[in-house]
Amino acid sequence: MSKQLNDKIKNKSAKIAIIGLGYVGLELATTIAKSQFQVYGFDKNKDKINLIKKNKSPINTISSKKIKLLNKKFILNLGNIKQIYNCDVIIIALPTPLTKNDKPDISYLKNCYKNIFPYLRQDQMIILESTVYPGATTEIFSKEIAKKFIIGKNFNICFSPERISPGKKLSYEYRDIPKIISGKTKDCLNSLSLFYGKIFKTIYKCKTIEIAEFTKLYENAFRAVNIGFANQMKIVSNKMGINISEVINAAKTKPFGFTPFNPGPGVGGHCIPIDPLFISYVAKKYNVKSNFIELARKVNLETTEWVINKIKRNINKNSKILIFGAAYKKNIDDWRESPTVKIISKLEKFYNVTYYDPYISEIFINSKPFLSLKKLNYINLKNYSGIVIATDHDCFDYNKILKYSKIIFDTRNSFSNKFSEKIINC
Ligand code: SAJ
Repeated sequence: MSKQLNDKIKNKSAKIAIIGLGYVGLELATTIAKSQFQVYGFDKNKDKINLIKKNKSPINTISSKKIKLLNKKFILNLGNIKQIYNCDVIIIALPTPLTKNDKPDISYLKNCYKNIFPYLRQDQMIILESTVYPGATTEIFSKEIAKKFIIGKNFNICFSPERISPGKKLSYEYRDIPKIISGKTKDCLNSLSLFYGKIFKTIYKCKTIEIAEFTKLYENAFRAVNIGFANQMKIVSNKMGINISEVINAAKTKPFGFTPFNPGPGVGGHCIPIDPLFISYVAKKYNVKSNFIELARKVNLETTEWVINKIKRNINKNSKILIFGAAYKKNIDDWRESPTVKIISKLEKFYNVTYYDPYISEIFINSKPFLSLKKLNYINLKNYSGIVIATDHDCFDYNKILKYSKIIFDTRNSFSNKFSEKIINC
């Protein structure tokens, strides 16, 4: 057991490095700083570092007020990775996207590890927060470290999946969400339990790192499959002239055995469309089926196509179409994997397409910049042959949209309690 590390954690003199200041790393930094630890932030993005230094948040779901408070305990390093040597706990929160052929891309993690390895010393702890497939933490970190240190005795390797729900106005803090933790050895787990036990209200110990890695994927595959089910039932019920949202609202009255998911234009984000495929990846390696997951992905992608075809069947070519919302879900400024991108890229071949998203001024369609309408005067909606509600931001004025639009393709059940011939649910 790393006594020196554990003592520093106990008296809060441990220095905490967070590598990757995205929606996970920055939320963690603010939460850990609040527990009175000195936090060192590392990120290669100069713009992001400069914004944070000016007490400004680079992410709309983390307030600048939080950044201002954080800066009291925050030392920012613009990729000055040598500082890692002075840190006792090293948290890695870097992206783990998919490659072009849908395989997990752990290159960010591997590059980071290569850069920090020379500065690793005894009595440090690495905590991986990024979403990975079962076995990846050991595969990436253990081999070289086991040559340099004795894992569990004078160096700790841990994994703890992030549970941040971007954009949700939560009535609770990040520290209130139970934190799954795991370690390569019992001593690793004890050190992590000691540390995260001071940060989070509840910690849940997994027996192995692989269980924790799988738990994260299971949580998100559960969502992807259920959203896929809701989307497919939308298409089935739509054929019968039944509004699936009425069905779901009725089903929700069942106080047990039912969890509501809403159909949409497909799924976006860096979790739900991506994480479940990490299970497919390992399932293939073990030669077992995981076709629930592949089917969900297929159905969610087909749903976006179905929405596009619905629009094409109801709007004459070369007409003007306005799309509300580029973000992958409401009230956030993130458009990664957003269905809106696919909808625009397919429609712009046949129509004059514009989008409006107050959170996102510019997106890229087939690597071409696509600008949002700067300002929207709702009266001008009558100049469009059709409008599409792709993201149901709370800031949109749905009464005015209904009043001034000719046809509304509503993919988010935004007008649930209103009936109008103008609305095409899709
Ligand atoms: N979506 C639907 N119908 C639903 C729920 C979501 O179509 O009923 C769509 C959203 O519009 C979006 C996509 O699915 O395009 C993903 O939505 P999400 O609510 O799952 O949001 P994410 O991707 O930000 O997921 C994260 C996850 N958090 C972590 O991985 C730590 C997820 O586990 C959370 O449940 C989710 O946030 C959350 O609750 O906000």
